[in-house]
Amino acid sequence: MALLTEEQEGMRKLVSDFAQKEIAPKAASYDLTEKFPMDNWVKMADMGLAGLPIPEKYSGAEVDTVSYVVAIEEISKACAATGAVVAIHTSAGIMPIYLFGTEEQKMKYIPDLASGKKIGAFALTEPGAGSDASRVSTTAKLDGNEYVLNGAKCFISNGGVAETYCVFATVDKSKGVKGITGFIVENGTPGFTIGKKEEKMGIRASSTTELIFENCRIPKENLLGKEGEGFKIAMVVLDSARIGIGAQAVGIAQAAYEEALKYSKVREQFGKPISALQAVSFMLADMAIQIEAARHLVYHAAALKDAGLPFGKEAAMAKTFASDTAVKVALDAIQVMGGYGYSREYPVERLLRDAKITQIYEGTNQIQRVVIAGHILK
Ligand code: COS
Repeated sequence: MALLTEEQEGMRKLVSDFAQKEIAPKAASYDLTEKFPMDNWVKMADMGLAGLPIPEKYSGAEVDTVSYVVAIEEISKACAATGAVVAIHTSAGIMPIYLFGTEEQKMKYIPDLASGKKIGAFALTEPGAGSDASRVSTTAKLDGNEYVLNGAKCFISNGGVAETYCVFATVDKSKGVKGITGFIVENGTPGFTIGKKEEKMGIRASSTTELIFENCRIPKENLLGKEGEGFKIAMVVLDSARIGIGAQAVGIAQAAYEEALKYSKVREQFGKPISALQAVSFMLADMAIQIEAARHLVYHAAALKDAGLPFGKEAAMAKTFASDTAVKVALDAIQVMGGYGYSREYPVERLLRDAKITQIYEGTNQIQRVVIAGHILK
């Protein structure tokens, strides 16, 4: 366990007690039904967990990044889908507005988001622009006092349930990345519809949808930053959002490890608990090593951010290592538990399915290596 301040440990205890009591018991049924965990959301909002790192001025809890990632870890340990909802809402839904919005935009949008009255989303990915985010082809044309958006986004987390979307579109395709521009789009704006909802392998209760823009007119005041700044906004936001995904992965890994540990102490074979067999105890030891290392990388990236130091490289490292750890630990937990681990009766098969997305979203682990190499070689 990492050395945390009293305040950060307090956050862990508060969120862990709440998440184990209120969220964990429903995780299996949410996975099965794929129903959005709105009751979890409402309870988290009541507890002030919807805007943890956001200043109190905008109805947030104004805690440091380390406390925020500890909370994401604990929520994800109880239910990874719920962890995804809150991490993406906070790090990618609110942050673009908080970091790059005007004071008017912040006062208009953030209090409802940070208090959890509304959910936020981040819409960058398109069918033809995934890892190569610079290929955004949704267009935004200024017409009088409005921008007119046309195009489609895909794999948008919180799609359909979010009311406020940070959308990236190009104002001039010939300018490449320098044409990409950020906008705030409210759900219900004419010309903006929610498309297909994805049926997913894991984090099934979270909502992942297409977004469709057909002559969607939004007021000029909803421009985020300046025209052409959108790619940089998206990259800056993703740099820190990746710490949250690392925390989600640590939470999933910890949950899988604890299940395997518990099982190994009660399951008897060859006349003793399987934890007494070196083949099993060494697997448990390896899980513990990897989780501890992943947690330290995640907290370190968060601490760098809190200290106002560069953290992009460390965030990419943390996300990569923690997500690989989550997949490995969940797989090994299944192995320790044998047929029971493979069965839906125990949560570890779900944890493996939930873990997989952490190697993919907010930048695949291959893209994280591009980012890390860029830092190392610059
Ligand atoms: N912070 C600030 N600016 C950044 C930045 C960062 N982290 N990363 C890139 N930029 C800037 C660059 O400085 C450059 O600006 P200048 O030309 O003014 O110097 C501009 O953005 C373009 O950068 P670059 O040439 O590196 O962009 P690429 O098209 O090569 O893309 C990667 C870089 C691959 C890293 C980017 O496309 C990426 O992160 N892709 C993954 C997208 C992703 O995570 N999607 C998930 C969506 S949310 S589920």
